[in-house]
Amino acid sequence: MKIFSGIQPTGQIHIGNYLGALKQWVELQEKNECIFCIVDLHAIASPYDPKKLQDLILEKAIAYMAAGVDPAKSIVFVQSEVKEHTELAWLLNTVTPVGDLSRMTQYKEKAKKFEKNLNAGLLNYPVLMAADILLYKTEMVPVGEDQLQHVELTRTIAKKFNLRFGETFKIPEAHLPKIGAKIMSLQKPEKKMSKSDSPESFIGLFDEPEIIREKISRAVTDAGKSIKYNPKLKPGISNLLAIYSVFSGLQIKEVEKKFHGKGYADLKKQLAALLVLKLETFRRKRKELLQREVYVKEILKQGAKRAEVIAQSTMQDVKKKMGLI
Ligand code: AQP
Repeated sequence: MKIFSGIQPTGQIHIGNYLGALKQWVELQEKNECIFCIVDLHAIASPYDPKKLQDLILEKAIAYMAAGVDPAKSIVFVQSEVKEHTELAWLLNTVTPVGDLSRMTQYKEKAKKFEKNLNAGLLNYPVLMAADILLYKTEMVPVGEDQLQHVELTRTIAKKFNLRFGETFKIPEAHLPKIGAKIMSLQKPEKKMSKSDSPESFIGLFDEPEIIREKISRAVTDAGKSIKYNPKLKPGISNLLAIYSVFSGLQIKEVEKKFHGKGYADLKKQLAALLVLKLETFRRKRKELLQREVYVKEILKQGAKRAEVIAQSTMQDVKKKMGLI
């Protein structure tokens, strides 16, 4: 199966990004044709520092590989290095209803956040995402729950294009993990964990042990004492239980049983210990890769070349269908 997914280079990769996206990528790359992108063109739609962008991009390539993405199995590249992404995005804009774009939850949230300085890039973000996906005739998109709506819109855009210009794109499916599709903020457990929030609201994939312990000990919990999974009534504890469940491989019910009769402090202590242990390999691999900058840059260069070949072939087809050549 053909698979495409990406992460924005802004901020620090957190365990939400790992469980929603990266962990699935690592599993899927074993038996599929995978393309994993660092989507820098998406990142520039929100305020950012141009001087820091290249470092953040390299950091994300290192993060992908430290988490287990294998460049021998998957194509890894930077979005802006394959110009067909922006070219296809413009063409897809012409079949995308503005009404659909303005109804996107992420757009509505960003529109509130950047009320005084709202750029058209934030509205058109899902069209570029559709181009990223459709350019590679993708069949499956492994993402977290927050991106489900954008994949749905990609499907709509692909169908509209196929109907108007003839069968061109495969209709991709989103692929969500069973648990971990939406990890919540440690500080506001009714909100998803986000790179752009304050550092104490997320566990970075490479956070040092003492930082992990501190962030988990400060995580917001709920009224009462029982350790029960109930996201509506106990969002804080439920989030901690979900994180424990995915990193331990135990079912939520089994985790509840393990902590039956114990206090919130016990759960936090053991969760912190589990995370320190499970993230250790990632921290070590990242430190190794930080010493191999030239090698990582070469991976990205080769990745872009391979992606470009596929992208150019799709663009030829799209342009022919649209009467542009
Ligand atoms: N909290 C989450 N739980 C599970 N999956 C998540 N993802 C993001 N947050 C969670 C998934 O991670 C991938 C990368 O996302 P992105 O970089 O495109 O940006 P995002 O979805 O907007 O993620 P962030 O962390 O919240 O970034 P900012 O703060 O920069 O907007 C996607 O597959 C996403 O579903």
